[in-house]
Amino acid sequence: MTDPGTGTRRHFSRRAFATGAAAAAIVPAVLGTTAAAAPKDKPGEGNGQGNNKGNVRNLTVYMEKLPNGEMGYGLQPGQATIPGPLIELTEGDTMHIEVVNNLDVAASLHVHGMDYDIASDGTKMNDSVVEPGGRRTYVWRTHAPGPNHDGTWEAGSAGYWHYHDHNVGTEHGTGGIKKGLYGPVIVRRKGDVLPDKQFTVVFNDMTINNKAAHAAPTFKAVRGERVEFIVITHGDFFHTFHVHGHRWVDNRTGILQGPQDVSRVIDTKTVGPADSFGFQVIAGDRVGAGAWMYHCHVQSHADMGMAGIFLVTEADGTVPGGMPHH
Ligand SMILES: [Cu+2]
Repeated sequence: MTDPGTGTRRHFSRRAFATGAAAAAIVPAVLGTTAAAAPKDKPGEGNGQGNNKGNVRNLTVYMEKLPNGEMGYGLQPGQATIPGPLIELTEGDTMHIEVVNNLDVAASLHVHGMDYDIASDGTKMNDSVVEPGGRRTYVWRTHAPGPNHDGTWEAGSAGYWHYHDHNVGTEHGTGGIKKGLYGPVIVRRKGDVLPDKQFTVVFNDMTINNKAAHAAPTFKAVRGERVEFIVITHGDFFHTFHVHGHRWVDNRTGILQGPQDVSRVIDTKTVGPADSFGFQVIAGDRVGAGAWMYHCHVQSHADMGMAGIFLVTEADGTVPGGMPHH
């Protein structure tokens, strides 16, 4: 789970590669803050193609009201956060998610990018929401890329995705999303580079992670760490994500696949409701430590407070020019 304040979710380096069984050990499906959050893996039933059978994982997620009246998903009762916990899978994995509704309204878990049966749609229309006090298991499946029977190539599930409520307020979950019922999902491909730290940025209407204007989270990293940003948009507006001093590649991972990869290098990306993307950068690479701003680059949105700081420190914790003031 990402601590919205620090983004730090682990105390060991994940600079490694996702390689099948090894990845399952290195990268828990959900990187929780407690051991109890780590789901039990068992091999087998995944629908991965070729030799990628994946793992079947079980997870329990709680939907709860926060002290300030907002709503969130959490891995333990009383632990709901906005955004909700980061859920990670590797192509071929299947995730059984039992959702416990501790809210006083019916709510659901609807996901983007996964393979799921209509019973896991998480909509009122398909009778797949969870009543107050109830629980329901949603099943997400993923697959590796491979040939279709007609000779075309089928894309794999790998990507930066997200989940959200689809029932509170309206049958589209407009009220639930507004109050914070959303979170990130990453599906890795075997061999993907893994980051040291992960930060989730959700443009939700005019907030970042539902934080009030000028109260966006500060994300901290040490120069040289491999940092992964997951960017999601919700609400009624289009935004342009920008981070100072860093750039990435506009492909699935944000990393060039090799000298032949002609993907465009960018440092802004315009996004609309329910868009999601992600990328990795080396913190401070070629630019050094510093209080690097990240913000929506729609000028009026930035001026209204859609801006935060990517704080890259030296190994000793210092920042050139001192700590930021804003
Ligand atoms: Cu904006």
